[in-house]
Amino acid sequence: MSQAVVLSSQSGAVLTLTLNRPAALNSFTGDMHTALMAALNQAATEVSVRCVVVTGAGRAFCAGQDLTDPAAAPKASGEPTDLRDLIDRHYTPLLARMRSLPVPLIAAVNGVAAGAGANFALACDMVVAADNASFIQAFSKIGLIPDTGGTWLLPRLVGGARAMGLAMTGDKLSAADAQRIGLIWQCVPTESLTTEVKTLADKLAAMPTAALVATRKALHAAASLSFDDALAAEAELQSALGFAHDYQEGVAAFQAKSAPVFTDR
Ligand code: T3D
Repeated sequence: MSQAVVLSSQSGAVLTLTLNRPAALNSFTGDMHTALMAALNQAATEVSVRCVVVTGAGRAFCAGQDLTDPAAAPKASGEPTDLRDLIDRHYTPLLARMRSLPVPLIAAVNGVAAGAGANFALACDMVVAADNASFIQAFSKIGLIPDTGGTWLLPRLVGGARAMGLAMTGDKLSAADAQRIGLIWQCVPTESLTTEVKTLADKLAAMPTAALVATRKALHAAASLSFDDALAAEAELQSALGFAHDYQEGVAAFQAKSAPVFTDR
C-alpha cells in the first residue's frame, strides 16, 4: 500500500501535517498539493484544532516544486511549459488557504527548504528551524522568479537589499543566519526542534485564537496601508474582538488572578 503524501496527527489542540515524499525531499506534486489543501481545509473546520504545524519527513522540509512532475517540467519535445496553470491551480489557492486559516500556522523546518518550499515555510505565521536546516531561493538557478509569495514576503521580512540578494544569487542561507537577519522566528538545536515547536504550538493553541488570527490579518493589511488607514483597520478589528467571549474571559481571568480558558475561533 502506498504511503500518504501528507501525514496528519493531532495531539491535544495541535494538528501536525507532515509532507511525506522524503525520497524527493518532499517536493510538491499535484497529489501533495491536493492532500495538503484537504488537510488544511479539514483543520479550518475542526474546532478541536487550535494550531497547525507543518513539517517534512526525512532530512528535508520541502524542495519546492517537483521538477520531474510532467505538469511543471519542460517537455522533451521542446514545447513550452505553461506554469501559469500550476500556479493558479495549486500555489495561489494554497497561499490563500494559509493566509485565511482560522488558527495559527507554524512551520517546523527540519531540513532544507528550497524554492516554493522555502516560501511555503515563510508564509506560515511563525517559522522555527533546526540548526541544520537552510533556506534557498532556488528559483533563479532554473530561470524563474521567487513565487509562492516570495516577492511579497522577502522584502517585508528582511528588507529590499537582502531580498534582492537572496533572490538573485539563490545562495543557501543557514537557519542561524535566517534568524539573525529576521527571516524566521527562531533557529533551535536540531535535536530540540520537535520539543521546541510543541511548546510553542501548545502555547499558541491555549491563547485567544481569534485575536491571534486578527493579529495576522492586521499585520498583513498594514503592509499596504497608510498609517491612518492602519489605525482605522486596527480599530475595526479591535472593536469586533471587544464584543467577543475571549476578551471578557481574558480580563476576568486577569482580575481573578486565574488562568483564562479561551474558546473563540
Ligand atoms: O512549476 C511551477 O509552477 C513553477 C513554480 C516553481 C516553484 C519552485 O519551487 S521552483 C524551485 C524548485 N526547486 C528547486 O529548484 C530545488 C531543487 N533541488 C535542489 O536544489 C537540491 O536538491 C537541494 C539544494 C534542495 C538539496 O540538495 P541535496 O544535495 O541535499 O539533495 P539532492 O541529492 O539534490 O536531492 C535528493 C533527491 O531529491 C534527489 O533524487 P535522487 O537523485 O536521490 O533520486 C533529487 O533529484 C531529489 N529532488 C530534490 N529536489 C527536487 C527533487 N526531485 C524533484 N524535484 C525537486 N525540486
